[in-house]
Amino acid sequence: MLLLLLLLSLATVSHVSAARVTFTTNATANINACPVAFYGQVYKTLYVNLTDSNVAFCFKGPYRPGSKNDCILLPKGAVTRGYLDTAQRTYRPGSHYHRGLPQLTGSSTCEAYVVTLNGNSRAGVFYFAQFGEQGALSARLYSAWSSSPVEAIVQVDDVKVDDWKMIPGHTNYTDISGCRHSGALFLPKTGKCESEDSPVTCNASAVLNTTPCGSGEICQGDGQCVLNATCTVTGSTVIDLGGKVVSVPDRCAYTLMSESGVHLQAVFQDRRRKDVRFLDHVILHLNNPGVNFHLGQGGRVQLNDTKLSLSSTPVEHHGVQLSKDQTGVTAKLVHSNYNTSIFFDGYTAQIHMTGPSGKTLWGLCGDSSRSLGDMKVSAYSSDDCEDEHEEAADSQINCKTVTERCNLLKEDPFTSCHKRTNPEPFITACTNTLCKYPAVDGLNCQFLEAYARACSLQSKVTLEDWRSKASCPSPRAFCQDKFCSAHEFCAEDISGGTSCYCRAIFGSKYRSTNTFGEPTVCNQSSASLTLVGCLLEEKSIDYSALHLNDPNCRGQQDSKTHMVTFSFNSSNVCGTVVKADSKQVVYKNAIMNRDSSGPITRHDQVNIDFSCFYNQPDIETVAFKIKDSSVVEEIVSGAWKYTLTMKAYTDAGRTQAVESSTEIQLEETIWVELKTDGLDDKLVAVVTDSCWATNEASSSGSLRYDLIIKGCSNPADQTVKVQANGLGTSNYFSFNMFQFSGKSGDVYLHCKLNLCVKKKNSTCAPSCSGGKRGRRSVRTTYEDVNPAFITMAWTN
Ligand SMILES: *[C@@H]1O[C@H](CO)[C@@H](O)[C@H](O)[C@H]1NC(C)=O
Ligand SMILES: *[C@@H]1O[C@H](CO)[C@@H](O)[C@H](O)[C@H]1NC(C)=O
Ligand SMILES: *[C@@H]1O[C@H](CO)[C@@H](O)[C@H](O)[C@H]1NC(C)=O
Ligand SMILES: *[C@@H]1O[C@H](CO)[C@@H](O)[C@H](O)[C@H]1NC(C)=O
Ligand SMILES: *[C@@H]1O[C@H](CO)[C@@H](O)[C@H](O)[C@H]1NC(C)=O
Ligand SMILES: *[C@@H]1O[C@H](CO)[C@@H](O)[C@H](O)[C@H]1NC(C)=O
Ligand SMILES: *[C@@H]1O[C@H](CO)[C@@H](O)[C@H](O)[C@H]1NC(C)=O
Ligand SMILES: *[C@@H]1O[C@H](CO)[C@@H](O)[C@H](O)[C@H]1NC(C)=O
Ligand SMILES: *[C@@H]1O[C@H](CO)[C@@H](O)[C@H](O)[C@H]1NC(C)=O
Ligand SMILES: CC(=O)N[C@H]1CO[C@H](CO)[C@@H](O)[C@@H]1O
Repeated sequence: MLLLLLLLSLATVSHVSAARVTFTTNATANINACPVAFYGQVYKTLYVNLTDSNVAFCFKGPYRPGSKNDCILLPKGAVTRGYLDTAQRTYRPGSHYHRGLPQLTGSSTCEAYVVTLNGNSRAGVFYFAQFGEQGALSARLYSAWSSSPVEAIVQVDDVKVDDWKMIPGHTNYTDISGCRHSGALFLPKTGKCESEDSPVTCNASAVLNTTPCGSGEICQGDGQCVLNATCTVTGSTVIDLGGKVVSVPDRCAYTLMSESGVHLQAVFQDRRRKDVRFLDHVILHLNNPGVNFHLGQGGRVQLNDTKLSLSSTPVEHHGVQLSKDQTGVTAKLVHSNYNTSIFFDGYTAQIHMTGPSGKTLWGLCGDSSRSLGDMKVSAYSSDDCEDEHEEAADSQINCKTVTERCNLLKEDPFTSCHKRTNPEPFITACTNTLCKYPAVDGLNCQFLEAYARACSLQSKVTLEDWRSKASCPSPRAFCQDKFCSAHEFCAEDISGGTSCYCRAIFGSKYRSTNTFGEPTVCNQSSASLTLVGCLLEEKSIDYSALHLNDPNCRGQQDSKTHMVTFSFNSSNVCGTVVKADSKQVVYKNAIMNRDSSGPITRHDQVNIDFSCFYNQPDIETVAFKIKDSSVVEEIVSGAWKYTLTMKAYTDAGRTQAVESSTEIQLEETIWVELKTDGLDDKLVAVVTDSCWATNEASSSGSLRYDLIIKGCSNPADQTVKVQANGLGTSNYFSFNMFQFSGKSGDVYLHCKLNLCVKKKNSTCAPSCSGGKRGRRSVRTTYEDVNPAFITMAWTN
């Protein structure tokens, strides 16, 4: 009694109903004033039956064993009669109901109750209260009912859903909450999947939820929506986890998915056409440890920069399981609560993710509300990746036929996939690509294959054989184990095999100028020409069949870039033909096919000329005072550059250079060295044709004194001695210092030089015989035309 008083004191008693209903056998009470929430159903009538053996409280009608009713049953015990009523009382959180049933959340404003009696003694009290969607029963038996514990049973639709033991003298709190959906009962904290995407759940506070799973989610177990979806990247189309389509507009790198330190990035590139992009490779980056997995073309997988060799048996690196079969490469990993599997066959990447629902993942596969620019990864994007490239439409493509083929996805057997995998994004990707780009390199089946794979990953349906209907071969990664370099892509060639072709944008600069490669590089007497391997492959030219004039000089192919380089130099001339004219000394060679033995050839004839040349020095007279010590002219106009220096010395060993401070006496012997730097002495010689002095800066000044004439010393001046002329790339001469009679001004020394091509059976050395010139035992080949002048001057 003390407890009851306490309970009543907690409740705010506002009003005591006068509509009390008493019973001895049965009663029907209108409890409109305080309806009872009983396992998800709200009842406004309470039926009480006192049968021979039971006390029954029912809600759908009077108690009848075996009839579908919602009832609470107790053994009758010593109960003889009772009454029902409602009362307006408020119970807020903290009330005895809330303490007895901590899961109660709301407040109650009334109670419906039954009091059973044994004669005049209380046998039991039952209070029903409604807290929002929740219902609570507070019940207490007294010894007047029974002296031993009594079992109470709850039935919903005649099915037992709960029971509890009541010990006389104790109060029991019972949660009589639940949810009903389509006539079925769901107890709090239970649920189920009505179909793949329709969960029914009843939460702890008995709120029914039948919200369908979001896109990409699937209903699992007791009604949980979990992410179980595929993101497909094929061509330049991304079909995200929710089935929305994003078209990548350029050749940059984008984040597909980024979650808890795991980033998946995709790089797009052009292939046969400049205006159509394809997924080229995907990069899986883990923050911890900082590693990159590069899933590339041809099934190549690199960890950082190390190539991994993979098989169908998965190997694990840094928690990523990698495997490879003939269909492609797969990487699987578990990160935070997600399980991710990435498949790549060279054209299509499919990322299957399972994990918690509701969270939006960053990246093209997840949050498609973000702008594309936000998802760009500059680290993997080339500087010009955003450049737009246009190209004339391919007139061979019939978009109508293509669309019909793409629309196969709307038909059987693909219809069995439609429920879970919408075919429209795949049809869009298919038509967008194939209305512009030729259906070569296996593309004809690529989009159907991608759809079939997405279907098998995210639904349990088995797709009937579609390949025979669409004439597609069994899945096989395209160009598996064929490795092309970054500016190339693997393609079907005309002979039915696969070759590395040049990407359209890379190749266009060569195609537009009709060249096979880079211009000739002339450097330090060597010449080289680099041809682009993929351009040769496109023309079915075998680089190993190409050679220079000398058939033993072949191209070297770089194994990474596939560039083919031909070169010659002074020690390895490769049949180079040398020609000199007044302006240049030209070294000419050509790249050609192997001399064909038969009368026909199946390949284009190749004849690529390449040449390097030395420009003859320009006529350029600069007056320098002797104070400047030496005169240096750099001859840069030619492809091969060299310098020409004129320097004066006071000793025969040419160690004591005439400096600005050096005093030169008349009759003192001066050695003048004419030296070149940058010429190859195996190829050319420098010939001093003539040297003369004038009293003014102009080399054609009227007052002229000859020191060297036609390569030989002036026979009139015995002090002039010419050394090593025409033998190498330097020579020198000596003379005794003089001055012009009657003049006290500057003396200018001018020399005229020629480059001479070294040839067999001829010499560049002028023949000078004891002052008498003329008789030549050997032909002298240095050219007398277009000489170089170099002038040195000094003041008296
Ligand atoms: C319960 O009471 C109703 C009348 O209200 C009666 O028809 C029914 O037979 C009773 N049930 C039992 C089991 O006695
Ligand atoms: C009913 O109350 C008694 C006594 O407090 C307790 O032993 C019993 O477990 C309770 N039953 C339920 C189902 O709460
Ligand atoms: C049950 O769902 C309702 C409605 O969504 C919510 O207000 C309530 O907090 C939930 N109860 C629990 C225990 O989560
Ligand atoms: C991979 O490269 C990153 C830097 O790019 C480096 O920090 C990391 O240690 C490398 N990991 C391995 C396994 O080589
Ligand atoms: C992830 O995979 C593991 C086994 O590798 C499995 O136990 C777990 O349930 C999976 N989790 C999800 C969210 O699919
Ligand atoms: C994802 O869904 C597919 C198809 O319903 C199912 O076979 C697979 O087990 C699911 N995966 C997970 C981890 O729930
Ligand atoms: C020219 O050749 C030299 C030596 O052979 C080399 O060091 C240099 O890099 C070359 N220059 C160019 C531009 O190729
Ligand atoms: C000339 O070419 C040959 C063969 O290509 C090479 O071995 C040699 O080092 C080159 N010599 C010079 C001076 O460049
Ligand atoms: C060079 O001279 C030799 C003998 O004097 C002769 O046999 C040879 O044919 C000559 N070669 C050329 C290219 O003139
Ligand atoms: C079947 C039965 O016992 N019905 C009784 C229900 O209660 C009313 C009055 O309370 C009686 O008149 C009925 O006989």
